[in-house]
Amino acid sequence: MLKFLNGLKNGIAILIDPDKFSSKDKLSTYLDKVSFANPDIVFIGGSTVSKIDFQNCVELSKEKIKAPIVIFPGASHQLSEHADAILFLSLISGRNPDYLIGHHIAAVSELEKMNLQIIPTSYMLVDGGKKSSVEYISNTNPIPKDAFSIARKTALAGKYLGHKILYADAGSGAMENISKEMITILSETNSPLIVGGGIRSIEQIRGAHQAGAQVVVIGNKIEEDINFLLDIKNYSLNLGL
Ligand code: 1GP
Repeated sequence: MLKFLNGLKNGIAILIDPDKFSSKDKLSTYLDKVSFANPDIVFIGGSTVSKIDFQNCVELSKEKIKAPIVIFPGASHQLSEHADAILFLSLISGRNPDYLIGHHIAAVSELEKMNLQIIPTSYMLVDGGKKSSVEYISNTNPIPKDAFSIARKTALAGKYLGHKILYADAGSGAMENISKEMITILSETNSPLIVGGGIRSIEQIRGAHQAGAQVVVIGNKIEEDINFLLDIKNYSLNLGL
């Protein structure tokens, strides 16, 4: 079922937001660098990406990067048949029906025609110290960072609804990444756990992995400091030693 997560431990995913690139050339150069770092997964998505920019980015990423290209959609139009899979996200920390079932229905006509692996995913926002784009766009509140019991029960409710993955996100560019204590509590619900938002150092990546994250997602830090890709590559290589 979860081909791209099978057997993966201490995984690294790089998030590409097509909105961050002003030209195809800039995107293309960035993708070459991402490819060099050899991530386990590439996620593509964003809160405000247009359909055409999204599709061009997925197509180019598929050409250049050997890792699975997985859609991390901000809205129902962010679809492409060139991707390998889509996280079919339900924003379970929020109470906005559009992000619990609305966008999903809107995506069906196109999804039916594509051969994407569709992965039912619990998507949980945890407070990262500043209002995130997802919070603003979805008009929802994140789970407070120390509300461990609420987070655990929310994760389990998502699992009981049949979601196959839990993605816990402090939000793009968060000031504080999700705490190790929170990650451990969420990992104990025994769903494959993806953690992201505000991760800016190898220490934070290692800490999240050790606390129980199967995959750690990094976006902003690489855009700010492209050399961080080298650190990521070295970290992944050293894991096997
Ligand atoms: C955001 O989890 C991702 O949805 C990644 O966050 O860009 O802060 O790394 P950053």
